[in-house]
Amino acid sequence: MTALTGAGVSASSGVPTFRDPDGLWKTFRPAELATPEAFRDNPGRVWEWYLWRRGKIAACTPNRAHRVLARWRERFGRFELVTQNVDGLHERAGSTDVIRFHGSVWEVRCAARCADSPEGWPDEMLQYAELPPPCPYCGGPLRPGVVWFGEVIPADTLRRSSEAADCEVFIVAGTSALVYPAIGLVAAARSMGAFTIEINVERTPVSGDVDLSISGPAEEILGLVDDQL
Ligand code: BV8
Ligand code: ZN
Repeated sequence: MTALTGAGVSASSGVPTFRDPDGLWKTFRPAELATPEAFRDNPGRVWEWYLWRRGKIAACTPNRAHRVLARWRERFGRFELVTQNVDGLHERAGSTDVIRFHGSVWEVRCAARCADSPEGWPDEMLQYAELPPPCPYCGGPLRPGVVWFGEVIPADTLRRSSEAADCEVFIVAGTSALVYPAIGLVAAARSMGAFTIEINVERTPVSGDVDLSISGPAEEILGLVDDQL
């Protein structure tokens, strides 16, 4: 079994989604903040947005959806979790080997990818007064360890996710199903014979393609299913 999650899975934890009526994109324009061009033109402003998001996320706790999915890793022989979310709540709920399709706000990396800059940086690196924090190796700017619009998904992430889509049951939960290539995993899973299930509080572009579309909050639906197991 494989689950692909989106911001809706973290919504009831208080993490703002992107496209809901009160979501991030209502206040901020993605093109102005979640692109390499935005970072090139105004790295300090992009950093301020990510530090603001980190603060909001740090105040949130994983909800039942995160906890159930963490438990299913132990309960099912083969269970893979692919998330579009960058908030780290799956890991905080105990999920391991999470395939983080769009990276993590808790990771930063050297914007120049200088040869010896490790992927993950300790948080204290970010207490610099100046933004963007300078890379301790090359002095260039550090950037949030997320995948921005217009950036390619790391090859290893694509490989792991495609392998995870080759499963018997593929659940897609809490995503508006608008961002590629992440949402392409649903069609990939179907093409490999998976029984596909969507859990969302609204219809999405994949609702007509999946075998079963369940309308309801992920934290409730996954909780109900878990109670029956
Ligand atoms: C790329 C990290 C090659 C940063 C994000 C076709 C093929 C390939 C690419 C494209 C293509 N068409 C267009 C593209 C370009 C683009 C794209 O997909 N654009 C979209 C907007 C059309 N894709 C890319 O650029 C990707 N790179 O393909 O490289 C390339 C390059 C250039 C040109 C062509 C190809 C990289 C995309 C990565 C972007 N980075 N995040 C950050 O977070 O700051 S994406 C961003 O949106 C979030 O990370 C999030 O993961 C993602 C999707 O959002 P959702 O998670 O779905 O959240 P949303 O708010 O939208 O929806 C919430 C849902 O939850 C709603 O449906 C709601 O009803 C539901 N919900 C609410 N509460 C609940 C609930 N459901 C259940 N229970 C609840 N309680
Ligand atoms: Zn560097």
